[in-house]
Amino acid sequence: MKRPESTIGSMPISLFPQAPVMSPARLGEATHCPYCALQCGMYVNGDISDGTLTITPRHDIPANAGGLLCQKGWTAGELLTGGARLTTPLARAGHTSPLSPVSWEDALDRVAGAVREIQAEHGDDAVAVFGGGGLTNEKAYQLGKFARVALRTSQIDYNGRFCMSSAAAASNRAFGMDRGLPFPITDVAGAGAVMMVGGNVADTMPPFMRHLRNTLIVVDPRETRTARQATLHLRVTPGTDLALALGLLHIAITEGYADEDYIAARTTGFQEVRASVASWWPERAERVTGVPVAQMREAVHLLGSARTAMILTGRGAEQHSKGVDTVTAFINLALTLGLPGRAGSGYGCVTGQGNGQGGREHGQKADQLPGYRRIDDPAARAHVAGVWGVDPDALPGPGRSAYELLDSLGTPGGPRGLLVFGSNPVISAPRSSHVTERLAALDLLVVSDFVLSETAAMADVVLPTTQWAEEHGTMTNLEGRVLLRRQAVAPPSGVRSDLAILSGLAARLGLADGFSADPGTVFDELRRASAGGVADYSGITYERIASETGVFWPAPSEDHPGTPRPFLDRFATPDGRARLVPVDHRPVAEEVDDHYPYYLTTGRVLAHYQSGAQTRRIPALNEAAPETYLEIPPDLAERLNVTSGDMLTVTSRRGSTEAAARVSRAIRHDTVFMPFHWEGANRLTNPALDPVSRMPEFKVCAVRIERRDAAPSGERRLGA
Ligand SMILES: Nc1nc2c(c(=O)[nH]1)N[C@H]1C(S)=C(S)[C@@H](COP(=O)(O)OP(=O)(O)OC[C@H]3O[C@@H](n4cnc5c(=O)[nH]c(N)nc54)[C@H](O)[C@@H]3O)O[C@H]1N2
Ligand SMILES: Nc1nc2c(c(=O)[nH]1)N[C@H]1C(S)=C(S)[C@@H](COP(=O)(O)OP(=O)(O)OC[C@H]3O[C@@H](n4cnc5c(=O)[nH]c(N)nc54)[C@H](O)[C@@H]3O)O[C@H]1N2
Ligand code: SF4
Ligand SMILES: [Mo]
Repeated sequence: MKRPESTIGSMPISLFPQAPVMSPARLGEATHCPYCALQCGMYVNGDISDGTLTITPRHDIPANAGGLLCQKGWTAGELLTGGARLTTPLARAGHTSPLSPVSWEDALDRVAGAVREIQAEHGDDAVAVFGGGGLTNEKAYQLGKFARVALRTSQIDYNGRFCMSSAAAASNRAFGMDRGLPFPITDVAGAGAVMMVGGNVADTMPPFMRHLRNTLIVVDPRETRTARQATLHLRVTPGTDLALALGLLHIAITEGYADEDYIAARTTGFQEVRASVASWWPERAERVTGVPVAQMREAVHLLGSARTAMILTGRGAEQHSKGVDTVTAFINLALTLGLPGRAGSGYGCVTGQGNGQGGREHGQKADQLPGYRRIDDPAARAHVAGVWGVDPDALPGPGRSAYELLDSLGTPGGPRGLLVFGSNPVISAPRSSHVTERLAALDLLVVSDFVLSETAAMADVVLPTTQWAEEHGTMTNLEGRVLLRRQAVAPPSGVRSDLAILSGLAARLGLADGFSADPGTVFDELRRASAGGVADYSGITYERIASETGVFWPAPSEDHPGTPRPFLDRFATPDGRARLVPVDHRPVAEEVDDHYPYYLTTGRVLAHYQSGAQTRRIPALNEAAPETYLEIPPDLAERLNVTSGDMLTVTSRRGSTEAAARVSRAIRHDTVFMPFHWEGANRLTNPALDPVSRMPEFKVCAVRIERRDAAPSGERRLGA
C-alpha cells in the first residue's frame, strides 16, 4: 500500500527565537505527544530558554513505530512558550468587567468563596464540573473525587461524552468491557482485512496508516485520504451506517460466512439477531444507504474470506442519535464472522483524545466511579468510599450527561457555577450559540487552561495551568496501554498544575487531606480505588510502565503481566459469552427537506486539534490550515454559481455561519462537510441525543447553502 503523502516522515522542528527566559530544562526526556489517542512517543530535548528545544520521535512505542509523528506532534513544543501562554491567574472585578491579573491566593479564595455561597443558597448540585479526555489519569481521577467529595455534587461530566461514548456503551453491552482496541495496535497490521467505518485516520492519526497494511475497506460519505488508500470505499449516506451494517449482516448470513462453531461456543443472542436482519435485503439496504449491493457483497466477501479480519469504528459511525445501535450492529457483524476474541481479529473503537481511554475509566463521567465502576452499584460505592475515607451514603448519585448539563446551566434547578478542566465547549459543543448563552447565565464560571480558549475568555476566574511536557502523569492510549508522560521541561513561573489547583481549592473547602498535588501519590490512590474494578490498574506502577513500554489494563497485581488481548478466552460478561443484540435502523434526527436540502457532516483536518484552542495558536499549523471551509459537491457549486474560495452562508434550524467554498468531487452529491476546529460548525449542529450514550448527532443535520452575497431567502429552493 502506498504511504500517505507528506503527512508523515521526518521534518525538523522549528526553534523559538523569541522564547522567554525560563529555568533550565532537563535534557532528552522520553515522553508522549500532547494530542491524540495514538500518544506517539517523543523525546523532548534541549532548553526552552536558549531556543534549543527540539522534539524527536521515539522508536520504542509501537503506536508510532518507525519513529513517525504528524505535523501536530512535530510542532507541539511551540505552546510551551510564546505569547499565547497564560502565566498568571485572571479574574473580573464584576461580572461584566474585563479579566485582569490577580494573585493565586486571591483567585483560589474567590473560587472557593463563590462555590460556598452558591451551594449555601442553592444546594450542592448547584456547582458543576466539566472535564476532558485530554487530562491524565491522575487528573481525571482527582477531578471526579473532587466533585463527589469536596463539592459533594452529582453534576460532573466531560467531553468524552461527545467523543466515543456510543462505542463505549455498545462494547459494554456486547463484551461487558469497553477497552477501545481490545488488542495491541500491532495486531491491526497483521489483519488480512480491515473495515474502517467512519474513521479518517490518515488525517486524524497519520502514523496509524502504517498499521493498515492489507485489504482496507472504508465506509465514509467522503473520499478521504484514508478512503483513497482503500481497496474498497463504501460512500454511505450520512446517518445510514446502521442500515448498512444490517444489510452486510444479511449478506454474511445468507451467503454462508457465519462462523457457526464460534457463534455456538462464544456468543448468545444470534437467533434473535438473525431473525431481525431477515428483512434487510441488500436491495433495501442499498435504497437507504446509497451503497450499491455489489459493493456490499464485495465488502462481506473481503472480510469473510480473510484469514484474520477487523472491524473498526470512528466518530463517523458513532456521533449519531443512534450511535450505540449502529456500533452494536457492526459488533453483531463481527461476532457473526467470528472475529472478536480471536488472535489477530476483532472489533475495536478508534478512541480519539490523548487520554480518551483512561479519561473514561476513573470517574469524571456522570455515572461512574474509578476502575470503570458504576456509581449506582452499592458494592462499587462501598469500595471507593472506603478508599476515600467517606461514608458511601455521602457519595452523590449519577448526574446529567455533558450536553444536558451544559443545557441546564443557569436554568431553574440547574447548576449556577461551573468549573471546566480540559475542554472548550464554546467551540466544540453542539448548538454552540445556545451553550454559550447558558455559560453566560452562570453566576460563576471557572476555567483551568494554559491558553485563553474561547471558554476561558468567558470565565469569571481563569487558572493558568501546566501542560504535558511540564508535568508527570499517565495516559492510557487507544490500545488500553497505560503510558507514562514524563516531565521534560520546567513550567514557567506563575502556573500551577491542575492537581495543585484542586488541592488548593479542596483545602479552602475544608479538606486539607486527600487531595495531593503529587501525581505519583494520586496514581497510587487511583490504583487502590480501581482495584477489583473492570479497569483494574492496581498492578501498574510508574516503574513498570517505564521498564515495560507501557502496561495493558487490567493488571490486578504487580506480578500480573497486564492484558493485551482481554477476550481471547472469555468475554467480560457474567457468562463469558459476547452478546448479540438485535437493533433496527431508524432515520436521522433531522431529515433534509425543501428548506434545508443538504446533509451537513462535520469532522477534522490534519493540522488542527479539536476546538483548535491549542493548534490555532501554532503558526506552522495555522499556515497549513488558516481558516474554516465548506466542502461542497460540484453540482451544488454550479447551481450556486460559485468556485472554491467564494464565501457561502450555511444555515440550519439552530443558526447560521459563513465559510469559503471548497468544491470537491470527493463528497457525496447530497452532503457538505465542515471542520469543527473553528467557531461556526457547531452553531449549525443538532443536539439530538442517543438515548443510551447521550451522544449528540454531530455527524448529520440538515442545512441550506447560499452565496454570501445572494439576497437572503428563507423560501428559495436550492436543493438536490
Ligand atoms: N488532526 C486531528 N486529529 C485528531 C483530532 C483532531 O481534532 N484533529 N481529534 C482526535 C479525536 S478526539 C478524535 S475523536 C479522533 C476522531 O477521528 P475520526 O473518527 O477519524 O475523525 P472525524 O473527522 O471526526 O470523522 C471521521 C470521518 O467520518 C466521516 N463521516 C461523517 N458522517 C458519517 C456517517 O454518517 N457515516 C460514516 N460512516 N462516516 C461519516 C467523515 O467524513 C470523516 O471523514 O481524532 C483524533 N485525532
Ligand atoms: N461538530 C463537531 N463537534 C465536535 C466533534 C465533531 O466531530 N464535530 N467532535 C467531538 C469530540 S470527538 C471531542 S473529543 C470534542 C473535543 O472538544 P473540546 O473538549 O473542546 O477539546 P479541546 O479543544 O481538546 O479542548 C481542550 C481544552 O483544554 C485545554 N487543555 C488541554 N490539556 C489540558 C490539561 O491537562 N488541563 C487543563 N486544565 N486544560 C487542558 C486546551 O488548551 C483546550 O482549551 O469535540 C466534540 N465536538
Ligand atoms: S498522530 Fe496523534 S499522537 Fe501522534 S504526533 Fe500526531 S497528534 Fe501526536
Ligand atoms: Mo474525540
